[in-house]
Amino acid sequence: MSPVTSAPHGAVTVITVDNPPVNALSQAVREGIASAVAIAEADDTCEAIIITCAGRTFIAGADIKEFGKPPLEPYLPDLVSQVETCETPVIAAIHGTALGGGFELAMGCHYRIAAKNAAVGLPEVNLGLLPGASGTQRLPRLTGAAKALDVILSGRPVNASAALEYSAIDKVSESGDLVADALTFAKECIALGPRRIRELAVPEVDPALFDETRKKIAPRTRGLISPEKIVQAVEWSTRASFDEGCAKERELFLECMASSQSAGLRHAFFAERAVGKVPGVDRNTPVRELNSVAIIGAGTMGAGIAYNCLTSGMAVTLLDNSDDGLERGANTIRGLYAGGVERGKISEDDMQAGLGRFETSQNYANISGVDIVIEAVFENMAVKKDVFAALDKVLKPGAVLATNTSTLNIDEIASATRRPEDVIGLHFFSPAHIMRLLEIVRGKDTSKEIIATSLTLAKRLRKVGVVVGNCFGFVGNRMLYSYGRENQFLLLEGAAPEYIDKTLYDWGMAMGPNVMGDLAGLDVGHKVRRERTDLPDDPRFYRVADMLAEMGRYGQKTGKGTYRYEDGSRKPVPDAEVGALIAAESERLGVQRREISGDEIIERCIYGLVVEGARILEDGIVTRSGDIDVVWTNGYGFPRHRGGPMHYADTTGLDKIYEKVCEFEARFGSMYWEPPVLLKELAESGRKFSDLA
Ligand code: 3H9
Repeated sequence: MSPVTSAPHGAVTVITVDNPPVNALSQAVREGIASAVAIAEADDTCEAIIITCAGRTFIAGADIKEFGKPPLEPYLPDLVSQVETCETPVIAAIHGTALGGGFELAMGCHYRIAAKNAAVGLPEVNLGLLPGASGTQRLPRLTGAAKALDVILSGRPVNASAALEYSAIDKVSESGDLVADALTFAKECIALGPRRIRELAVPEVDPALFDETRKKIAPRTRGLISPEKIVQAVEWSTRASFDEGCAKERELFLECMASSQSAGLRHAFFAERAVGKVPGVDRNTPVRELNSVAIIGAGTMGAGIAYNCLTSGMAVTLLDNSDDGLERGANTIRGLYAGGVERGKISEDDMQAGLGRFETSQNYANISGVDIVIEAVFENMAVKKDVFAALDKVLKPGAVLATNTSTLNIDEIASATRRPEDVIGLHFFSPAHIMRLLEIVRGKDTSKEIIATSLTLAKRLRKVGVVVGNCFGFVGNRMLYSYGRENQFLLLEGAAPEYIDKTLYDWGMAMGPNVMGDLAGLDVGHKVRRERTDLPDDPRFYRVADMLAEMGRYGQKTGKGTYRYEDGSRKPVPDAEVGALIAAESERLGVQRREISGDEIIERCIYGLVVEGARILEDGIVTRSGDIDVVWTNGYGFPRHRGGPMHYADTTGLDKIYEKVCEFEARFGSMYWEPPVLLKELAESGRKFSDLA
């Protein structure tokens, strides 16, 4: 059965697309619309056509699952053109979100009416693309080039009232019955006849706009190819005919589509949707309702989590054992709210409502009725076990007991309670209210209900929750150890911190490992390593970081770490003193110093990640390799356009990676570089990590 149906409403034909979940423009949908429009146009009794959608949204774009496969007719640009040339007025009736090709189809229609809470947008940039069905040529004709650039480069949807203001739509449906309002609107449209955007001129624009835009977006589009092509395409709309502009857009679109960046971003899109699918947990798994939360520990992390929960509508009690701690935590929360109001992100009313749901306490008895507790105290097993034993005594049955540990054994923490099935790890990343990643760590006894509840909580907190198994450092920090280890060895072998950092930054990492270490605090890792009993017997292991931490050079917070920070500035300044300290340490440890190429820095750090990722897969810590990619792109600044470390490995070729890992094993020893069996097997059989899913 076709996902597209037509029904007459008097002299108007209503074409309805019904292709759940988001009415993507699959081949069947394109064909269905093409044929329905052709039939209605040929029907002498039909005076107008409405294109609308069933389900939760208008068309959310081209079907991304078809990308990378041979394209099938009818092609979307041809369909949009067919709709526009139709002699019968065509009206798009939009609810939910008209995105990408969906909005482009709506712009091919002669008129657009949208429900009050609908939005329109061109999010292709998020997939490393540009609108490829004339969006870059039609939108500037409606809104002017400056607004069009803003919409297309940001990828952010525009709500109906703003879209009306910018002329991207013609009418907002106020009655709550979109199709009824569209039928009424059709009468006006019949009287006016088809209005074709291709025939409109782009409003006059200062040509300097384009270079100014390039400059403005440069910091946030570092290394990306599609934003520049978007600017070019919109620029063409202002100085070429509509058809020439469309031809240029097509050429640029196909270049983007063929790029590894778009493949990486598309992988990231689907990987983020796949993480929610956990074996054994499905939509029938009961989910506990979470309306109130207690956060234990009022430090930076606890306060950040509390703020995140408050802005998600939960009632929050912040618990700490000192007045000072609670006062500091409460001030942090008030400061975050005030900052949000100042930047226009939060209304004054929402701030007052949020603060009205917030209280502090030093007494466990006061939190006995909360639905969930998130513990964020000092990273020490004995301390955490004490907290969980205390929680076990007071909490109501059915409460979720979560720990924000970043490394410790969840099962051991759970053993302090009589309800290990209710205990889970919720590993937030700093700053907790900003970072999108939430590692959801299941212990051996954690119930499926608690996992499902945690996934729902992640969504509510506007985070991407990745369910991982229990091992030291889970996924993110376990892999970070390998990445950081290679950075540390490279320092001893002669690469300057700023050289390593620049190399990895230019490759696409959000920041280099030494800048990151200084930001996180070198004392943090030092403390964790001192408590570990399973570290390699190797005096070079994290030696530079430990040496600096032992000297009190913790990083930004002490004004000195691997870099210097002058007068409270956050700008890292290379420090000759540190260079000399590292060189002396290399000599003491007998490490030969040499020239190191940028390629070696990338390969050792990134393949270090891949090797540990392969071991994580071997150990069954994640469900699929894409889960690792989601952790690294959302929590550790791995460039999203490279898809994540495992996708990057797949696209580089596992045979090539395996060969390099064997070379590193021969050069640097088996302790760190023994190739995982899984990597060897996949490389030898010509398969990929993604084939394992
Ligand atoms: C484009 O249009 C190119 C054109 O310019 C030119 C072409 C020539 N295709 O996100 P959710 C699936 S590029 C296929 O969890 P939500 C998704 O994988 C496209 N599948 O829901 C998931 O599947 P599953 C431009 C898609 O309510 C399910 O739908 N458009 C597509 O939180 C639910 O998704 C975009 O980039 C798709 N286009 O959010 C829009 N979209 O259930 C991308 C979704 O198997 N989509 N799926 O895991 C979105 O931003 C969000 O999905 C949306 C709904 C806001 C629509």
